[in-house]
Amino acid sequence: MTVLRKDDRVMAKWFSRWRKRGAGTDAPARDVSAETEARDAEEAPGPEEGTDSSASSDEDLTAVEAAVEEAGRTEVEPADGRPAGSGEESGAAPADPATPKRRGMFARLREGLSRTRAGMSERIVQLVAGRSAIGEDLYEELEEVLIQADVGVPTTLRIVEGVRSRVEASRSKDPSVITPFVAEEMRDILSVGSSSLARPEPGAPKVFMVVGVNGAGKTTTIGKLAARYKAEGYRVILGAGDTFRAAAIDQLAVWADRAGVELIKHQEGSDPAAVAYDAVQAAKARNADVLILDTAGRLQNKVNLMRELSKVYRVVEREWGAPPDETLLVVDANTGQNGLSQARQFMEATPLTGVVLTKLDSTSKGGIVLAIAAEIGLPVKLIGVGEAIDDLRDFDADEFVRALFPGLPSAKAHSD
Ligand SMILES: Nc1nc2c(ncn2[C@@H]2O[C@H](COP(=O)(O)OP(=O)(O)OP(=O)(O)O)[C@@H](O)[C@H]2O)c(=O)[nH]1
Ligand SMILES: [Mg+2]
Repeated sequence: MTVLRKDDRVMAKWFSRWRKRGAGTDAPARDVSAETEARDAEEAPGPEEGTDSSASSDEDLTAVEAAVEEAGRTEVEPADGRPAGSGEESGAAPADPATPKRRGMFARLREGLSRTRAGMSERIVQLVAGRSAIGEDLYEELEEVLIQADVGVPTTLRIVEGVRSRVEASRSKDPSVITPFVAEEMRDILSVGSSSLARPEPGAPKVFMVVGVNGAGKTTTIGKLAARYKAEGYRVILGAGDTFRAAAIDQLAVWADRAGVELIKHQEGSDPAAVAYDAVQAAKARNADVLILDTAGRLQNKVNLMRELSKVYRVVEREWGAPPDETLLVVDANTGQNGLSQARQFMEATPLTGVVLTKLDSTSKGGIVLAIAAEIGLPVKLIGVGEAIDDLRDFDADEFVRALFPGLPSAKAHSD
């Protein structure tokens, strides 16, 4: 209760500051999801097609098997085949991966985080730079920078209180201690929970299910992951579980083709749980090392989407004999604090094992990564820092904080 009251006070304080300054670039993040929902409502087609949303769970599963009986609907893309319908005409085609030069991995991360560095960490360094003492105003300005970077009120308070305690414990009067203390607080928050992705191993194949709102970057992330595993010598199968739009199937086909991996797909409008069923059977029959299932980010409404995801999850669990090894929620970092409510909603539909935070390269509000770790308690496992095939990185808390504060020492030894 105390925390909530303090949250409210802090929010009221910042809103009044923002109002005084006028709505400019300092305004809080816009609610992209609300816009998306409004757009969804406008664009929503009529009655449902292809989604058996009214059936009970057992009926769902039987219906899946019935759908799978229609073997003619299943198409398998061989690794080297040119997928039907894929091509330049697809508006959702992935970025050309040939453009980026090979650069140091850490340099790539640092470059990808340049906007967040400018919007958050460099501002912290600057606010400390011009001071000779640590006063209340310094803590208040630190709060302001963090809130504007979408760290969120509870996590901002946690960081600022943590810094205050560290300053008191160190008995330091020198403001230069603030930046390293902020970095340490951030590292502590981001280190919570396991952040490593389940690894395919000989005799222990893995199944990943990828969920998230439309446009978050699910299909792109799957394409990048497929390329990574393929390069590591694994046999990869992708399942085109977003049957809501033909373009979604085509988009995944382009990625599968580019990565040189197999794709299981049905027609547009077919039951995604049937795709999941077929994909699992194919993965078992062909001894795949990794199966990655794409899912829809948008259906006629949110209830249908969540019901569909639960059904796909149950089919995988039943056919694979275990839950998916990873159920990854993909969140667009630009959606800011709204990413938290997305996480809460998806968690109600399917158990989640981690978050993929995409488009960190195109936002100054990468502070959302801290809010997700601190408030949702889900590990951030992967981050997207660009559209190219190798712009997906395993998340490493220490490396991330070093990329935000390049001048500070590492908490552990690294080879860049
Ligand atoms: N800059 C940048 N763009 C990205 C990143 N990840 C994805 N994108 C872009 O985001 C857009 C949407 O990505 P998709 O992979 O189609 O998103 P989705 O979640 O599959 O969307 P739906 O299929 O509509 O549910 C595409 O233009 C991607 O190229 C990233 O890390 N950085
Ligand atoms: Mg997609």
